Amino acid sequence: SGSNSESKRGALIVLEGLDRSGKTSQSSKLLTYLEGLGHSAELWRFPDRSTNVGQMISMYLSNKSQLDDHTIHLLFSANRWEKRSLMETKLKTGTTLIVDRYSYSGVAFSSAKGLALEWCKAPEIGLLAPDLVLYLDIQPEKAAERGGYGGERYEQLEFQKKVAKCYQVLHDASWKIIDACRPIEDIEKQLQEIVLDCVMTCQKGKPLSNLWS
Ligand code: T5A
Ligand code: NA
Repeated sequence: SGSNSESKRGALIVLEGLDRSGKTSQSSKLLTYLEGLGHSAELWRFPDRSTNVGQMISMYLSNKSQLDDHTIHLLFSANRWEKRSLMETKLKTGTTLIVDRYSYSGVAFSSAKGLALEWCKAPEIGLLAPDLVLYLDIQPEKAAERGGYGGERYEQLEFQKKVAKCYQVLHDASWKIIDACRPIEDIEKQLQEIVLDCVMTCQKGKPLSNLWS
């Protein structure tokens, strides 16, 4: 059945890491790579600022609005839920999704503020589980040196140190820890190998599953 093209599904590949770890740079390189090999692939990102919920998140991140910590947490989660069914359709019809941030960002950033870990995870339960999480690992001090923080709400060294600690308790078997301090091209090559392997495994019929199990 794995050779039947109708049964081939796309892979759900997530990039995670601190602000300035290189997620957006590497996501777009991966898309170019997969498309070059003839794979159907799309680049997604969370927050998706194009929706009504995403607009509220964007206002909050740029300090144009204030929200209770629980409220903004649930909005980030809602922003993923509003894309869940489209995500499933894309994957089941053979499109691989490269996703720039996902539920791990949601939990790491909110728990870094002091919200309970289990409370943060609860609204993410039932979203699609990634086939692969590429964690771009960088020391907060090094990330802060890159191009300077742009002034969004969470772009502060002391807070990023807390986020790094919160990410550490989230990793599971789907994670690959990538040394993100190396040259862009070296990281790019390493990610290509890992991603191609994942895409092949999903094409062979690896089932989709839900967070958090
Ligand atoms: N958030 C997000 C939550 O709190 N809850 C949630 O549920 C979600 C989804 C959104 C913010 O919201 C938080 C997390 C965030 O604080 P965003 O829109 O994803 O933020 O953030 P951006 O500002 O767009 O992106 P980041 O700051 O995270 O940066 P990236 O994408 O990790 O890094 P990138 O690729 O833009 O690179 C940054 C700079 O470093 C250079 C690049 O050229 C660029 O100048 N660079 C390198 N330099 C040297 N060596 C390398 N290997 C390099 N790779 C990149
Ligand atoms: Na980014």
